[in-house]
Amino acid sequence: IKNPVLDAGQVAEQNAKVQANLQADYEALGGVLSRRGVDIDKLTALAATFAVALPSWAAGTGGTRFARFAGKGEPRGVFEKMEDCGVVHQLTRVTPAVSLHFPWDKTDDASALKEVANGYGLGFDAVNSNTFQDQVGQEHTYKYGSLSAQSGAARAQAVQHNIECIELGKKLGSKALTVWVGDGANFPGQNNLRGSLERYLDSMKDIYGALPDDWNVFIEHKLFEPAFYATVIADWGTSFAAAQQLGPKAKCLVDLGHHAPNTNIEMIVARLAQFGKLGGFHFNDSKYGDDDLDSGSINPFQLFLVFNELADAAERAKSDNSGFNPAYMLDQSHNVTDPIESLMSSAVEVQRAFIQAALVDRNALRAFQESNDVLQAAQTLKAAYRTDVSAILATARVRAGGAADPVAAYRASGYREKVTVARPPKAGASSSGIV
Ligand code: LRH
Ligand code: MN
Ligand code: MN
Repeated sequence: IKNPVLDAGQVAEQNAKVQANLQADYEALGGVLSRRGVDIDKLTALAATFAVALPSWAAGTGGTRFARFAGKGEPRGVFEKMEDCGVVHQLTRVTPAVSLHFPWDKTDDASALKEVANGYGLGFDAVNSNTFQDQVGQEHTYKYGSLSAQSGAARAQAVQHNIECIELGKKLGSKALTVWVGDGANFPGQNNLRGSLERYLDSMKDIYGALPDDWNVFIEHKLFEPAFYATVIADWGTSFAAAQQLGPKAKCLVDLGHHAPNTNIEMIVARLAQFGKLGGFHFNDSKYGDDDLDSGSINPFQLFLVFNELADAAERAKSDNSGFNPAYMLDQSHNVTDPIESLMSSAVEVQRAFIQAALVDRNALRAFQESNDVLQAAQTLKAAYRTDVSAILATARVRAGGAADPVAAYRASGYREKVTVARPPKAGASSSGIV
């Protein structure tokens, strides 16, 4: 990292305090794993290859539809969001990219933004368009939809915005556009269900046509909210059908919070991977709906099972050389925690699931499946899931120059206190862009 946000010496000092304990834990775990025929150093090297992108909009405090309680030292613009993301990456070393959201993160100086981000060790993952709210001075409202609106003018405006997002993304080095629309109906009869999807597809064809050769468009589905009766892109089936209609550059994005409760999300992942349409993820966790809680905070086993499917898909792709590289991104909203701490915790939890899934003895699992030994098949997954790989993750971080304990190092740095002084709140401003 060319321009680390935090003092590197201070991070090293924090690491030195826990180094002996970490070493002991790492050796103990190494012993456990070697009895299972697993080389801990290989896993640590694998952990170092993991990356998940940060959502720029999560650097500020989110809010609910009832209120937003601003946090201290919230970023007031995209450059300050980058600085906060730089802290997350410096300490965790697993978040080398940021996913921007336009127009919230719109800048006239893309090259300056790129340079600043690169200095923090950050690049840019998929850019997100926003046609789910009206911006000040906007000509046509999205009140009754955007890409699927009855109004041709509103549709054209929404298409144009997405094309602008691609243009901005090109300047930053992004390679994908994520499209989530809140379009849909709140009442039966409000929309012709088929007509809405037809209009959405027409609009998406125009956006697809503006994609550079090496870009993808990710279609993000969501069951409900803000349209509570019938959302246009409500499920992975619709998302898949749309991606199929649009062509090879269109893929599906799975946000873990966008499904009905108890949905088998890992099966959706398996299906999309099987048919070459798994574009990427928005990782988060939820108890009820689109809660946007920290990854792994409610259902870490589900996260593990998702990564188990990803490991299976990666193994298959390796054997037939088909290439498998879904985009991993976080998508969270923080109301009661420090966003930097939540983002660090989540990035580490997603990395944990990746490493736990790598611990699954896939040959044994296959054999148990073939012989219908159900109990042992389930136990094979559980054995991997129950393994505490914290020492592997911490060692990978330290070896890469990050923090053994990111939250402790962050608190010791006094960063939040410093930016609280440097970033006095702007009256009436919403730094996350989420109002
Ligand atoms: C919609 C969503 C989508 C948006 C983000 C702010 O619920 O998950 O990804 O772009 O939240
Ligand atoms: Mn999302
Ligand atoms: Mn969401």
